[in-house]
Amino acid sequence: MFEPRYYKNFGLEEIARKVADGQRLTVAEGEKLFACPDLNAVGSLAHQARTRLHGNEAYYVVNRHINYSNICVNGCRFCAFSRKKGDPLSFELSEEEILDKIRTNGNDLTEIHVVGGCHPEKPLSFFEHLIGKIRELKPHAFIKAFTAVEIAHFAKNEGIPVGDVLARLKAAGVMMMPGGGAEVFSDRVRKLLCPEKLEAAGWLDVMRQAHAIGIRSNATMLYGHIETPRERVEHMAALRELQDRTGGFVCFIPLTFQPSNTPMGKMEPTTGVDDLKTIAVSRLMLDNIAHIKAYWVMMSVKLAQAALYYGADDFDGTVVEEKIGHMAGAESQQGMTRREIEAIIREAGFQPVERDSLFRKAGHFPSNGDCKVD
Ligand code: V47
Ligand code: SF4
Repeated sequence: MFEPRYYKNFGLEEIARKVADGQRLTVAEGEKLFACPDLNAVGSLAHQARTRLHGNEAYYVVNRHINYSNICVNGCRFCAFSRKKGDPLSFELSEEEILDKIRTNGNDLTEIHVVGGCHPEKPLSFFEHLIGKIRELKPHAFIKAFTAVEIAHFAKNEGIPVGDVLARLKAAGVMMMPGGGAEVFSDRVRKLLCPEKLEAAGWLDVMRQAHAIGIRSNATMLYGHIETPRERVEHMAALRELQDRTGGFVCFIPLTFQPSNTPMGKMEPTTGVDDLKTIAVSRLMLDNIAHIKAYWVMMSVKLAQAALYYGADDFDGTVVEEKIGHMAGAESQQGMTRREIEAIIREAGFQPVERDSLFRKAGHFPSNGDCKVD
């Protein structure tokens, strides 16, 4: 936090006052923060909000990602991961292959993150069985599986309501949902980049229904392509509004767009300043979402470390194997060890705290937690 007159230089004095008083920022104020030329003016405000919530703790999780298949009926223009069925680069893992990946990962895994493309044929029963088997194999791990886009796709394929899909997957062992597939809620952007995908209102409605039956979730925003700063802030405001109603979002994850090997491959990647400012504005706008993740896979380990001073309090986790960002040119390593993550957090001046998917600290990992019902 700088002297009040410092913020006045950028017309941020009212925002600085609101942040100090813990008051909610408007969409126009969020835009003003993006427009501020001084990264540290914005970052210092976000750090103030982050420190009030989390002191000098920075979280991480011992997790593993599993992509069961990259076959997808959609053709999002920002995606380098998906393939059509029959493409030589398509893959789909059998249940046994997925379980083998989990078996080879040691005993201390506390989160298993399972997602894939919208597969044209795989029945819901395949996923119910798979989740049941994962649960048998790792009864103490959190199973965080299927984006809102996959859930809506299962419902369409099976001809049943979204609520039934969620209830069946919850019964099978899904404890939480990842935040992927949100992209940017702007209809303008979605028409241009992912017209076949579940629309913004649909994504929010799947999450509303999930939260209502006690499946908590994360939320993401894919930024750094054709969206405007206002569209980013409106995306955050839509999440904030739903969070006021359900309380079900655990963590927000700004996903840095990786352009390589996508139809948008000629686009320049985001700058470090934009990445840090996006983390900072997220922290400031999302006053009702407790955690902001610096996802090292997409934003690089070095920048994720710095992001802990710009509003982020979570470093994600060990990950082990990652395809979605790496197929699109992410240059980060595949996975990190617990020791590496702790060293990076400590070196930044923070206290590393191992957490589970709901951000309970090691030694206090619970099972599923219910959230407010709409
Ligand atoms: O759903 C697709 C996005 C998501 C690209 O909830 C891209 O804990 C960048 O959602 N460049 C998958 N992003 C990643 C994701 C995630 C990751 C870590 C933790 C959690 C969580 C969620 O990545 C996709 C899509 O929105 N994506 N293509 C790309 N070229
Ligand atoms: Fe399919 Fe997801 Fe890639 Fe879109 S981002 S093409 S829905 S895998």
